[in-house]
Amino acid sequence: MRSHLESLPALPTRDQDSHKGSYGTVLLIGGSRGMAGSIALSGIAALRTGCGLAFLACPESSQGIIASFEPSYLTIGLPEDEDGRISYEANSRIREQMNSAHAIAIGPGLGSSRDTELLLLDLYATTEQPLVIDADGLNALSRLPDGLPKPNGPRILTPHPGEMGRLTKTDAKTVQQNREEIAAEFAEKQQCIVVLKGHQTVVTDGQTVFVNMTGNSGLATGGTGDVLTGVITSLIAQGLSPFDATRVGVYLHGSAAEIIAEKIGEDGLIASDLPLAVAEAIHRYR
Ligand code: NPW
Ligand code: AMP
Ligand code: MG
Repeated sequence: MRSHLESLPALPTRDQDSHKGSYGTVLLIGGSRGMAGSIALSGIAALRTGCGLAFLACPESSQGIIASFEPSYLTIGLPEDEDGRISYEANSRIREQMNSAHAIAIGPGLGSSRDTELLLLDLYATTEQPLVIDADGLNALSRLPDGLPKPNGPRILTPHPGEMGRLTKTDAKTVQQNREEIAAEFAEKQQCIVVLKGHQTVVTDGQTVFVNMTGNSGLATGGTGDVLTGVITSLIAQGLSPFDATRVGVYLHGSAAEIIAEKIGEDGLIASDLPLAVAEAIHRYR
């Protein structure tokens, strides 16, 4: 099914008599030495999409720089390894923080190590809240020797074709030849939602397949996927079902790129332009 505007759900309403607790809390886990910007982008995007609170959990040596990107979010410094990536010791602190989160994301700039694999194995199998998995979170899942565990709650996987190739033990070229079928088969087998990114992003829960028609080549630049992670996680925290949040999140992310292109064209779009344009896309969408 092509995802046209009329087939998409309404966004949650905002009452004048509301407060930050009315719009949900996200917990975003990632960032590592050299990739602090990725989780910072997810955080700004989550707030611009309308959630009430955004907690960013990152390696403690990156906490200062991540906090300095945006004064509105809250940061949590976690134990890390010698390369500045979150270590498995962070698990108990993450679990404590999860209790107050309505939606969780892990992966942007997380980095890759045995510890990130163990962390993903554990969170994927046990977390009850909706969990969005992107970037190095997907890479960690791809390396699990026994494949993905059975999920204990909604799971939203947001691979680009390279990451989808790793998850399916093929490659990006094979994925691109049969995008809808490969995404739907994987979603059905793993009981998850798959967002196969790129031109005309595919969103599927294994039963229904949506193909998004918004966006442009301006999105082909580093960090735009990290923004999408924040958008989807924020919409889930605000109360949309994971599948609705994912469909409309992908639509709004593409619309934001179109809004920017109206003003500056596609060539010079950068990921940090997107969050404010997502807010404008939401305003137009309502
Ligand atoms: P090729 O060779 O370019 O054609 P990786 P990553 C392929 C963080 N970031 N269609 C691509 O193919 C992320 O969050 C941090 C076809 C190549 O083989 C991650 O944690 C930023 N192929 C980490 O970096 C900003 C496609 O996939 C491979 C494709 C690594 O993530 C940047 C590349 O993917 C980044 O977000 C498509 N549409 N898209 C920051 N500012 O901190 C991709 N491929 O190796 O997973 O690398 O996506 O950069
Ligand atoms: P990532 O590779 O994880 O940074 O994600 C890139 C984001 O930009 C995804 O949301 C893609 O769907 C989107 N994107 C990349 N290239 C294009 C394109 N040519 N047209 C539309 N969307 C794109
Ligand atoms: Mg990415």
